[in-house]
Amino acid sequence: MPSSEFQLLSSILENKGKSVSDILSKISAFQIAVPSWALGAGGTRFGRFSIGGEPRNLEEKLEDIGLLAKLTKKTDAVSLHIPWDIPEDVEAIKQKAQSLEISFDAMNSNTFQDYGQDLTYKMGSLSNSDSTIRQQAVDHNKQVIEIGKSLGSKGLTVWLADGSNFPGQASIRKALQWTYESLQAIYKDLPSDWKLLLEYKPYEPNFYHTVIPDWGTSSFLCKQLGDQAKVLVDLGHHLPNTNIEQIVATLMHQDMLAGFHFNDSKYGDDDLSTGSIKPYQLFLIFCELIGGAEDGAQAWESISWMIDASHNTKDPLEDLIQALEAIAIAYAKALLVDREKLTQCQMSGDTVGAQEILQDAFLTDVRPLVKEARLQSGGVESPLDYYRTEKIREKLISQRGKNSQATGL
Ligand code: PSV
Ligand code: MN
Ligand code: MN
Repeated sequence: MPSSEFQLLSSILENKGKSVSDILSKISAFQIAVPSWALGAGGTRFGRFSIGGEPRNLEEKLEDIGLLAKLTKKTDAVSLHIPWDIPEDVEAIKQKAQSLEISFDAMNSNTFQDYGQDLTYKMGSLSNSDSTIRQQAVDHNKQVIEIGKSLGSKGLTVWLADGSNFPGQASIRKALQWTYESLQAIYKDLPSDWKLLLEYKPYEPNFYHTVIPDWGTSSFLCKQLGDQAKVLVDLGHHLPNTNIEQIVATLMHQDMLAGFHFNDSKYGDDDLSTGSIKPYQLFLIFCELIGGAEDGAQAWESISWMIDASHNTKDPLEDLIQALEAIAIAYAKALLVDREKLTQCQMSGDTVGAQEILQDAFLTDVRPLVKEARLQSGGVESPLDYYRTEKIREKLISQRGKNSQATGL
């Protein structure tokens, strides 16, 4: 029996001409991949405090995501990071994932750390002035594609830490050119049904210049590479007050949006829980996404949805439950926008009217819709309450130990 809150909201929305069943099926269909590195307590450069019961291997990471999937019905995929997640037995991992109804989203390469490879990435990877180091980084990405192929993934995400810390340290143009050539070599090995998702970030760990600092640089590299390369927007990878919804709209206008790394940000790449700082911005981003797809600029299905966050003080599974809920809420609110009336306001220069339409959708409490969609899909009423009353973390600690640590950032 649907809740009275849901029934009341349904009748309000139906009176406004909205199809509640259409909204529910859109919310249910929307699935967000979870990154393997978000399942342990996150590290900062000052320390890492294990939450206990963290997954000790890839199987256990999949089990955690399987649990999130079962409770929330908002995720059905994992995004792996190599070499942290190299499967020892590919068939066993595939079977495990299948039994949990989890698929493999985009694979992430790692050329921002040294982990026993021959040559150091201290001075960069795909952009390194030494061609043998560039080749090593290219080969690593090719290996990631091979692992991804064996698991059934369809994407490679490249995030580079490359750049320089001081003026004069690097040739900005040469670093860019070498990066392009390295990416070209990787792109040649990309299967025809794969996507290359190229992430940008303005600063950190390099503080003077980053080789791919913004969506413009990422997008012209992708254009040069070919149709399968598109721009990945990580919500934390912008300077303060950047208009991210405009970036999303612009990329969609060019069919250049690969997908998202959802998180939230107060200052920079804070990797805070999605929706915890700027929920209105997230709503506006979804408004652009829905608008871009409806106008035929870029197909909704061509966009990848992932979380990228990592925490020091929260139980990571509770955090992911909150993030998945916040994303669903922002999406549901954006689905309520009266797009026809909004267009009329835009055409007639009615600024006040346009704002009223957005606010009317944003200020609607859509939680009964999100809950009803989850229940209809077989999830639980309140994933967070369930997690706590069933004492899941305590159970994980008794199975995996108090000091287990997942690989991650
Ligand atoms: C580093 O900034 C980062 O947070 C990027 O956003 C990547 O997507 C992620 O790490 C995993 O490599
Ligand atoms: Mn990211
Ligand atoms: Mn980041």
